[in-house]
Amino acid sequence: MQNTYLDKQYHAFKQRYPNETEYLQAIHHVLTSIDAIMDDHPEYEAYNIIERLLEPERVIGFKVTWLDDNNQVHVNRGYRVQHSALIGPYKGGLRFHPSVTQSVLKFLALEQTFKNSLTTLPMGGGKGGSDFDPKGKSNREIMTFCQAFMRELFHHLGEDVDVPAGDIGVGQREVGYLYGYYKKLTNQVTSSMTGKDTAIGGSLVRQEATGYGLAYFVDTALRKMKNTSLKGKKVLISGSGNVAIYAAEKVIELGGNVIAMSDSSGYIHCEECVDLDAIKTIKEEKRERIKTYPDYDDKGKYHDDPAKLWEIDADIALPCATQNELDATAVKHLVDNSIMMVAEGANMPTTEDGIALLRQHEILFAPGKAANAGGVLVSGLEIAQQAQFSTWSFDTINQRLKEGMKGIFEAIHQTAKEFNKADDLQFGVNVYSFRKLANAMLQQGVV
Ligand code: NDP
Ligand code: 2IT
Repeated sequence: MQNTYLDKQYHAFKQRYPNETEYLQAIHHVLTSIDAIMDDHPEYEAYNIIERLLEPERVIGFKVTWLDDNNQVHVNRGYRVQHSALIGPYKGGLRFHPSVTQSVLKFLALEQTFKNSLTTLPMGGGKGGSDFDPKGKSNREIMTFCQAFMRELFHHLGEDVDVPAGDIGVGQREVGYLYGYYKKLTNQVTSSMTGKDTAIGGSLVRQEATGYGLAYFVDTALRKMKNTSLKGKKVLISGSGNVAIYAAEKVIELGGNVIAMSDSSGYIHCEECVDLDAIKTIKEEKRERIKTYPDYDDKGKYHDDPAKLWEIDADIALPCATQNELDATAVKHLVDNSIMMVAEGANMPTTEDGIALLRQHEILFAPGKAANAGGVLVSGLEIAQQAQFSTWSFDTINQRLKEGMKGIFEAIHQTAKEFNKADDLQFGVNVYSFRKLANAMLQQGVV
């Protein structure tokens, strides 16, 4: 970083949180991009915008005690990071995964704040979750845990305060249990959670929204920047959860061929295109491992080691599993296979040296903050419908999602162009969001 104020701030964050590597990584992304605009904005330093914007407003931590089916007592850690309410109530998902730490949630909450500012909807940013491992738990244990988690979290939620949704390990089933218990505790029916099934006040298209939005973003970027489209492209998708499945569905609808998908144990490779109905049956209905795929489609081959998915020759790579899954070694394989584009369905799935390598080889890179914003965008529409006491049609919402993703692409591409960095969407997204949030902060005084 050239700017001394930024440099000083980065080192102060590093000293304050030496072990929070994911959080520091997310901070570093922002600071390296906005370095280019600091000299034109002395007010950012004068009002100490960096420290105020990157530090979360509130970090809530609590103990979650619950009983398993054998009456064994377990304790997990629960958190909610309320990063910023500058432009609306805190908004962002809940993650249940053993790898959850305060650092992971602080990075996710920071990125959520930047992402939400792109949607044009009045939403701040937050993220929460627990180091609870849902794998191998019975339905009843999942419900028991969700209720124990909400028993603490409900104090901090509300449609005008903080509105969680799903993320890794938290899908419609978990949102249902969390929301049901929230209502029981508060005796209020409000849009205090999104990602609900339509049967209990959720929105059509929310389940599909992140994946569909990612495919819309990719198709738009290919058209505007590469004079091509998803049609006929070979696509690699990591993960086989909510984001991955609906990204695959829309990629296929738009004429692409999804040739590989994975979970944390391994991946499947199909020469032509995966059978998405089989993936849905395995993952959504049966909650099984992707290893069982060949039982449904003998054209698909299963291999251990999910990281090897990136060695397959393809045109487009969509990391849709988790943070830092796409490292420099994986990117090297993509580069060797002349990949055309990498777009992040997951949050921060590409490591910093992975991104550097992509840039070095001039490969189009779409950062998650923009490319996966479709989920939270439709969460915003879920809040709007519930507040309006009405429901909108699938087509209406899908159209708004499509237009929203195009709008996000235009906004960040335009910002990148403004600085003669037209091909750098990472720069575009960070500068666009930062300017919007800094402006919101300046207007609201020192609070
Ligand atoms: P799911 O829980 O539905 O699916 C997660 C998928 O990623 C599974 O296939 C899982 O495999 C794999 N995975 C998770 N953790 C790891 C890991 N440590 N190593 C390897 N594979 C892993 O989550 P989502 O699809 O909702 O979320 C995926 C990503 O997208 C996350 O980064 C999330 O933050 C991001 N995202 C989600 C949004 C949403 O609306 N849900 C919106 C925007 C971004 P396994 O089953 O073996 O664990
Ligand atoms: O990372 C994300 O954007 C999400 N997990 C969805 C957040 C939301 O509030 O819908």
